[in-house]
Amino acid sequence: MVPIVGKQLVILALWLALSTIVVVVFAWVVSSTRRPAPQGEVQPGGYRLRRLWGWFYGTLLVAAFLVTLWTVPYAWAQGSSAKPALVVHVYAHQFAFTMPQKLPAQTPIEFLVTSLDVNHDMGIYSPQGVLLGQVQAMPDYTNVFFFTFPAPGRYIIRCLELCGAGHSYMFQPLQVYQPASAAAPLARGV
Ligand SMILES: [Cu+2]
Repeated sequence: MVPIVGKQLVILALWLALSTIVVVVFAWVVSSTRRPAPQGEVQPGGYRLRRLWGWFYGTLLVAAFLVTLWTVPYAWAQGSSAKPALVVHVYAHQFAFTMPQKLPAQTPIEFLVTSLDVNHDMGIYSPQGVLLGQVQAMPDYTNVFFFTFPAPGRYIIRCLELCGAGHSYMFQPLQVYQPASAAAPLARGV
């Protein structure tokens, strides 16, 4: 697996390449407007190009739909249909999360997420720093969020919605442990 830093460099390189292309195209469009062409000459070509473009994207869209249809719902999201083994209440507030600090791995968990003050967002980050899932934490409303921690480790819960001056400090480590038995995760006294 490519390390996160490597992935970020690849994304940065792609972004720079695409940005360069966009800048070059804009520069070309700007320079081409200095040589105006009669509408009657360019219109048929423009319409032809537009039709081709429409067919190209239409075909791409249908193909992408057909190819990806078979993978929905994604395997990692199918926990939502599994009966949760554990219900966990999460209360977000400025600037912390009130919730258990230890949870079992490989156990379908139903998170009931709300906020005690303003809007927050609960983001679950893996020990490698990858965002695995997120859900809004809203005042006077409880969002239901199904999640299964794939493996033990030190996860981090971060707020992903700007909620005030202390927002960037709003995170909490979460120890995810291997349950003694996958069939009886509650035996560890969670
Ligand atoms: Cu926040």
